[in-house]
Amino acid sequence: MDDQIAAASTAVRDIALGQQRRHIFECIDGHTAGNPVRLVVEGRPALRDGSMSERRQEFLATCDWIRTGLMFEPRGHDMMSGGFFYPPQSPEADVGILFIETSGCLPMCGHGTIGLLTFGLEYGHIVPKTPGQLVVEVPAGTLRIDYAMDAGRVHSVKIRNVPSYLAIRDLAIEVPGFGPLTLDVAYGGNYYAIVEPQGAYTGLDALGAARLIELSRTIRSLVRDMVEPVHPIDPTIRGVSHVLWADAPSAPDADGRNAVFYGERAIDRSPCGTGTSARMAQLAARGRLSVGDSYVHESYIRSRFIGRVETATTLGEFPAIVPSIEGSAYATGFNRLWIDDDEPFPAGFVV
Ligand code: PYC
Repeated sequence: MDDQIAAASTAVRDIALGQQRRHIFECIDGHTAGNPVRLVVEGRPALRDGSMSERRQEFLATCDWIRTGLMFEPRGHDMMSGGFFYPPQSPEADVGILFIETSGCLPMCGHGTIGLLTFGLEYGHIVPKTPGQLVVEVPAGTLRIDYAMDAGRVHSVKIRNVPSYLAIRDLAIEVPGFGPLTLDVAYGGNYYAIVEPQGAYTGLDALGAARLIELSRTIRSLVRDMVEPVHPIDPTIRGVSHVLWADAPSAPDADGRNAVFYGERAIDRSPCGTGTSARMAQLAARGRLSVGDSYVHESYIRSRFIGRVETATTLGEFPAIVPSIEGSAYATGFNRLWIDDDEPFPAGFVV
């Protein structure tokens, strides 16, 4: 199995162009519930054996140019997101994932996991030990996956996510030009500042995407000035990276809708897997969801994930839940990208 992943995801493929080098990356592009996913099947950098959390640190320290080159303009855009497969550490696991995003190498990405596994299964880059199930190592921990596949198509992927919890309650901030807000901070694989309708925030559509992005940047920096949540078991996971604007559902068969802000100017087109997990952890901690409850979450563009509170657990001293999220992804094409050392923007750019 490790050999199959190693063969399918070979090390950085370089060719010489005179004095310069060309770095080639073979990718499968697609989307999960509308948000982009780029699986790099050839061209992954060699990293030392270890946990995906250790490999994440090594990647950030030694080859972050690959992430920025593949995610930022001119090869990517504000919402771009993707990952590499690595051999897992545990013999029980099928595959390890390293996420690359415009916002960094996330500890966990739900829409990314659904897309990467869908493309990996459909195009033979993952061969499961048990058909229909996978054990997946990500920097934030180990995921248990159930998927439905027939005639070469993966129809849905259900992730039992890492333990998720409400980290901070009732944080009061004053947003210049907008007014006071009271937020919770919850963890679902990343830390989210969660804003529910209140005061000047009357709903997603009343604000619109441009204003949501502008306000989110301010809110995230105000929250970061006040608190820095640290994961109770892995202290490399720390700090609020995302803002989740919660809203009422737009359809009677859904339970909620959101807009998740990440990076510098992205609104997730999917309902956001780690955001949905954090939202369910917040609602469970506040007594608004119970073990066994489902939570159908709509995104800003009204695509959907089905969430569920699977079990209650603890994370360090915190009561926590194990949430699941289920959704579908679609490959849209193969993409051979290269980065030449002598081009003007080998590591991409942000405007
Ligand atoms: O689905 O977890 C997610 C995610 C994180 C950032 C964008 N999407």
